[in-house]
Amino acid sequence: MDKYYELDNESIITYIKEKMDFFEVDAKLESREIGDGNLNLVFRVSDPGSGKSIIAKQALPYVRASGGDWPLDIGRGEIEKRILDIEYDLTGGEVPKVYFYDAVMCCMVMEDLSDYIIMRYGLLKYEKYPQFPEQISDFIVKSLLLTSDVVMEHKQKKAYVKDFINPELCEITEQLVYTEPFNVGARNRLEDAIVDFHKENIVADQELALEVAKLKFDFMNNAQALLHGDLHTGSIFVNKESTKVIDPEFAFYGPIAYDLACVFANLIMNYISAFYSLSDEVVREDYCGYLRQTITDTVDLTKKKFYNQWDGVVTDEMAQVPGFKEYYIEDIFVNAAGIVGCEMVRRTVGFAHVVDLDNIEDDQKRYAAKTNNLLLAKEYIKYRASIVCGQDYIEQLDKIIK
Ligand code: SR1
Ligand code: MG
Repeated sequence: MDKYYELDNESIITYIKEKMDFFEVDAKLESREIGDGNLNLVFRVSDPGSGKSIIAKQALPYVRASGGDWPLDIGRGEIEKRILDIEYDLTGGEVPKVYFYDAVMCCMVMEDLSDYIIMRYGLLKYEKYPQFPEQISDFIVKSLLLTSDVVMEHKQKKAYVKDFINPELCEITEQLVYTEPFNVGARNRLEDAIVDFHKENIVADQELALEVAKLKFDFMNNAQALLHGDLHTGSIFVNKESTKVIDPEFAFYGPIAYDLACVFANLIMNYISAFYSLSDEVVREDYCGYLRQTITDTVDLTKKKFYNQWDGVVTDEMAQVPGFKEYYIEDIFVNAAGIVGCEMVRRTVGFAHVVDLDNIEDDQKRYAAKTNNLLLAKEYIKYRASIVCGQDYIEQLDKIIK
């Protein structure tokens, strides 16, 4: 078959048998479509006899979450395959191993991480992941610092910039993160109760709009490193021992701060979710305490590793001038706080929400969680120059979430 068609639970089995010899020829394969993201089909194909399984991910020519009327370039699968290979090598396997990519079917077949859980869902079950800050900071610093101009040979880096031009997916972020949530209408999705609050506190705030505009144009113009581009807790698989990053289809050369911010913001929104959802005070104290420590450690370990690894890997002569390291790294953290705020706003009023907030059952508590999430986000955006370590995030959090 040399023409693209949409796979389903039946055709994926024939497809996998044709394309790879991972399973025994007579294996009775089973498939389950497990994709819960906004864009793609994801199948888990398994052989109950041998216990072996793989994941197949097919890019759809439209945004799945839109029901089909929002067309999207299926070439993004190729970008995702390439960056997964690069990240696998740079991080020593902190992403799944890709077995093959089929450019006609835009289908990637990779290692099944069946003993892991999507972090967002693990956190919503109030699970704890003690290795996460150490491991995600490792992924962030290796995948970003090592693909930046301070380390890479500059012509090679520019070739990467060209290869990873990803205009349609970048446009989604430019619109859904940096534009629409700060305005009325477009593809925003707001529950009725917060429509006025959004208008009064977000849309009407022109100082806020100016800061978001600065961050937006930094996103579009600062080709600093090869980003994952969508590093929220739904793009991270975890268990108690290990962390694996998935889904880098939004990859492109952009500001390092963007990847950090997606991680930080989604941990913060999970904190807000736990704070308003857990009614038993002892349980709430315990779990929110764990999340506070996780947020602090993730921010601080990431910064520490940027500093610690810099001298050993930097190659550019001028990047070694005393003071440049501090200038470069501190700037990343200032911008990260601003983007944290943008991510928090867009996950509350934009097209793509997080279940962490949407699933708070009690109406009053959900309203408090969402409106306070918006107020906290504003602080992170406006006062980002002074939010540069873990404790700074927590201090802002404690002023509003109480
Ligand atoms: C139309 S895509 C909406 C969102 O889903 C992805 O996971 C990205 O976060 C994107 O912004
Ligand atoms: Mg995704």
